[in-house]
Amino acid sequence: MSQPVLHIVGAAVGEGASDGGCKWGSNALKEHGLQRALAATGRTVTWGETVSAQPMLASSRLGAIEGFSEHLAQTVAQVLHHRQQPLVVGGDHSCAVGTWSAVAEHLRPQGRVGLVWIDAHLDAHTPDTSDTQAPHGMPLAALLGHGSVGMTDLFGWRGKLLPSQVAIIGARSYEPALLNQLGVRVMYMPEVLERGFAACFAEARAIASTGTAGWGISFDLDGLDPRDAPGTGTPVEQGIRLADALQALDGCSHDPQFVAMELTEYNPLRDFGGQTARAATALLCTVLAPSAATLELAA
Ligand SMILES: [Mn+2]
Repeated sequence: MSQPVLHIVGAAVGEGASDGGCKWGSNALKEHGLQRALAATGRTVTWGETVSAQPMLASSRLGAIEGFSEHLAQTVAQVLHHRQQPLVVGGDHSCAVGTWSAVAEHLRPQGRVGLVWIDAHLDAHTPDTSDTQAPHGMPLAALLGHGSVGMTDLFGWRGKLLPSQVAIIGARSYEPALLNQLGVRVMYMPEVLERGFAACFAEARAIASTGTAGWGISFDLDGLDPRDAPGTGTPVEQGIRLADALQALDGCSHDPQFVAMELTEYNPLRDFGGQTARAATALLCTVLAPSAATLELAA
């Protein structure tokens, strides 16, 4: 079976973060040649519209992210409607609300979407618990049904993700109690170092793909070690090494249950020399490259 067309949606949002540099991330990766690199793997790739947050049209930062989430969700829903595979390129991580709400809505007649969330942070704050009030710290809580209605209730329902079908890898911040209460599996960095990223990812993939109608990956580049990816919104020392990630993520999209991919928090303003752009491009090519079997069929 051949893979669907890969359709890239740029998420030009930095308003969700304290440092807004990620707003320029998707355009910078476009200029870096992301589409060309993905096409060179043998996938058919199109780059659609870029959805931009419009802070001037909103009365608050949260309001801007809510409006942006709605617009991004409608855009991703269209991609799925056309039976293409969405790749959302951020942008700060608040874009996850739009991306995965659309995937959840699309799969709803068949079941749930499961998610592997790779990140230095838990992104599970709500407006009630966040000191910074930065919406990019809230998307996972919103997808689990907690937070502002404009982020939780897209498409008129909440609880886009079930706690038992989400796993986080690479966390090294310990803020919110919400994920503990909900029983979400969190693999903190000490566990990743002890067991190895490959074993952790295999477990996370099983959590996201068992009993669900499909699964995907939301990859926050700050999950990587800053030695490999310095150009992120919020770098944190001692993360996942790029080589380990490349090895473990290889060929994920060959799974027919793999529905969508998201890459977030690329900050070109901190990416001197383009090291992080190269890391992001390599990661996406590794996940999304077609299988050898598909290439043979196409030949
Ligand atoms: Mn994040």
